Amino acid sequence: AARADWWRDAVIYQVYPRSFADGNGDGMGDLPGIRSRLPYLRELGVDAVWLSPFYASPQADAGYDVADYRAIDPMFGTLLDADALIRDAHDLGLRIIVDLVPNHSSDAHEWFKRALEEGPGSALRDRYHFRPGKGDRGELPPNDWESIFGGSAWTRTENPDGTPGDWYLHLFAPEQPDFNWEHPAVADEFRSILRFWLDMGVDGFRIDVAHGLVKAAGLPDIGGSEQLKLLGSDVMPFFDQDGVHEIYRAWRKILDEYPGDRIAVAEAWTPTVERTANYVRPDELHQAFNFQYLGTHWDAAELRRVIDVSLDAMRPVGAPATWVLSNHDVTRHATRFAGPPAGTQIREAGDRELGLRRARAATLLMLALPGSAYLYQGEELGLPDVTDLPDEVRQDPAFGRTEGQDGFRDGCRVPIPWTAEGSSYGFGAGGSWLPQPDSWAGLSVEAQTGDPDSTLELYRSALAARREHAALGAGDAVEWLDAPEGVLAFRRDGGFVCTVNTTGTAVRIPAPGRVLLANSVVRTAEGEAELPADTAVWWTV
Ligand code: TEU
Repeated sequence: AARADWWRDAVIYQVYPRSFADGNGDGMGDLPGIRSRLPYLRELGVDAVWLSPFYASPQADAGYDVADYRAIDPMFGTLLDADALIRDAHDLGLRIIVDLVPNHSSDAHEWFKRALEEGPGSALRDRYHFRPGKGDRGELPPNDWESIFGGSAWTRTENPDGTPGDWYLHLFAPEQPDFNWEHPAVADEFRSILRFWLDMGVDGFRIDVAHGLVKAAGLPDIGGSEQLKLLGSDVMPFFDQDGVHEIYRAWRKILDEYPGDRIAVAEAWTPTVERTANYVRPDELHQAFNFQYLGTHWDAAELRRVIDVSLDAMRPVGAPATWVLSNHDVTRHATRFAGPPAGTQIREAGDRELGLRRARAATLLMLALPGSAYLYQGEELGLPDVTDLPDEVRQDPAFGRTEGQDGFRDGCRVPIPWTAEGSSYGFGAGGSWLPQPDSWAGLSVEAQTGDPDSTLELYRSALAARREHAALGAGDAVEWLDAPEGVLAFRRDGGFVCTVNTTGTAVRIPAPGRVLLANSVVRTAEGEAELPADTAVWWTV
């Protein structure tokens, strides 16, 4: 039976539609492909599936540039395919969460196209941020804000008569103009879009750039010395402004009108978990991604500190903590955790085996914590980031625009290997839009299924145990136990203990109980246990 608070300890699996499964053999994933793989997700044991954008879009930012919020892009299928996908998922007991992109539209959105065509007097321009430039001839951007993908956050338009015109704001690519959320038509439109998808039967929304919708009045300069940084401070005039919370209070009322316990999760990059907690107050959204945890290194003291501050920040607002290690914007954690010394974030494959071992341990740690966990497609296969993609195949709009970030997001977006052989390892009959490494045959779903040592079977066992023992995800606290340096040990209600050896050498501890699950072989004898390097263990006491 469905619990009203199903989301408090839910495991939610992110599907990146273009890279999950290709139903029609055009090299690009699609909704029929995803639908055909729902039984796999059911068997994996997740509670819900979050789909990255599948809306009509020119794909300047892989669909995070939406031209029509109520239509499916033909490359992904049709509204009928979406309907069938939602129904099939529900029949299997899986919930569906869709991505909502309210900070900006595509420059191919009807409103923006007409705003440009109609010229400077167009009322539609008020729905975006159009401004005259600075300088004698308006040749300079209206303020000093920079795009997150690099370069100015402003692009100059051309008037219908061909003369240089006003500028418009885009925190991301020039093809992603920011909406003006002070305009009532924008707020109305998004409330209507929410209802459209709720009526389609979706169980919730992931809110893209939830911290960015409202900009400080007057769009003030940041000032020369403190240039904007991605995760910059809370004083940024375009992030985390108080006004955003009013929007979410209105949305929460809409979600609550619908039966079936619909939810929303905020993608809000805030400087602290305390500020993240503002998005999940009881009358706002249900969850927010814990990016502090995602940024944590493989270091016991740091992990413990972030776990504590995360739980402490959520307790007063009564929202579950969330845990996330990978998504479509960051280097996969099997690669991030690779390579000594512990705590170094490297982008090369490094020591593949070490990264994978730590990733498997990190997953067991995450799934033993109270709250909700987010998985990103392919992490259950232990996929590494693909670090040697040729420049010509990269599609990340950040590629080439930003120094030091050079398109690294394509490396985590390479299509999933389903079979050990065949075209694109079973992704589809027509190859794949990003090339898959040869080594992926051995990492395919087919190769790992039934192999008790595989990462896939480890995930299946962990998720099955979490379903069987609700205590593993329940509550809002962990009880820390004494442990040697570099080892984490904590008790969970219901008689469970989790120990994590983050060091590179085996450590002996008194055995807290019987081994329920571990990511490597743990020897116990005469009340003592030897925890191998980089190993997490779930114990029943
Ligand atoms: O990401 C928002 C965000 O802040 C990202 O810029 C993230 O920090 C960055 O990708 C790291 O390089 C969301 C989506 O998840 C991302 O895929 C989109 O590109 C972005 O919004 C614009 O819609």
